[in-house]
Amino acid sequence: MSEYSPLPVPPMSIRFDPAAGTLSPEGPTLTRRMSDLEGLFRDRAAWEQAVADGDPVVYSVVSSQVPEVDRELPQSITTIQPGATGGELWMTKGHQHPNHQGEIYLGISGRGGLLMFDGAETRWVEMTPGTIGYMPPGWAHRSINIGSEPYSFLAVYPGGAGHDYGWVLEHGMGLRVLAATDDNTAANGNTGTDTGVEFVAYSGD
Ligand code: S6P
Ligand code: ZN
Repeated sequence: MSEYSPLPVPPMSIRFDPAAGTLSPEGPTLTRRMSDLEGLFRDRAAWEQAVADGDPVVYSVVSSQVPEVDRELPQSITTIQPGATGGELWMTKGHQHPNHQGEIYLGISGRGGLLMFDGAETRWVEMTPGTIGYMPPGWAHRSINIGSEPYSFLAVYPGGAGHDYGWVLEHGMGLRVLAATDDNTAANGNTGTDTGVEFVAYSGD
């Protein structure tokens, strides 16, 4: 577009390797350890214990070199390790885009879930390799690893959308995602492949 000049980055080719979960050339990488997730798990004592027990890496985010600048279209690959703390499956912090704009995720490997919350309603999209999860403008989003292997997905989002993490701390995500216990699995009548999770309301925390 002629009105958009000069371009912050030139037209480029970005190599996406789904097996390795990499983007090349690579931009910044963000690593989130358990200690970075304060205030997010329902069971604070279990969170503190996990921090004390080695403060494991919960997820990492590898970005391309396209910057988070208005009208650009950055991409990143998030990989969430498998695990649960206080029964709550490992997850991203979750955020709202303050400048409401849509976003897509493409499942690459492992099994995950995309939890969306608009402040009133919650939606859940199960993510497997090849699934595109669409987040409309105004829906906060969090990703959860619901499998036993690392869960990776590609995100493509508007560079000017911004990231508001305080929104999730204030409003929650509507639901929490726990590893299903045998009892709960039986009670829910779940016997298939999507039986690994149990949802509980944020209210009552
Ligand atoms: C960015 C996009 C993802 C997340 C990433 C980590 O808009 O939604 O790249 O940033 O999955 O999640 P979070 O909630 O820690 O930013
Ligand atoms: Zn986002």
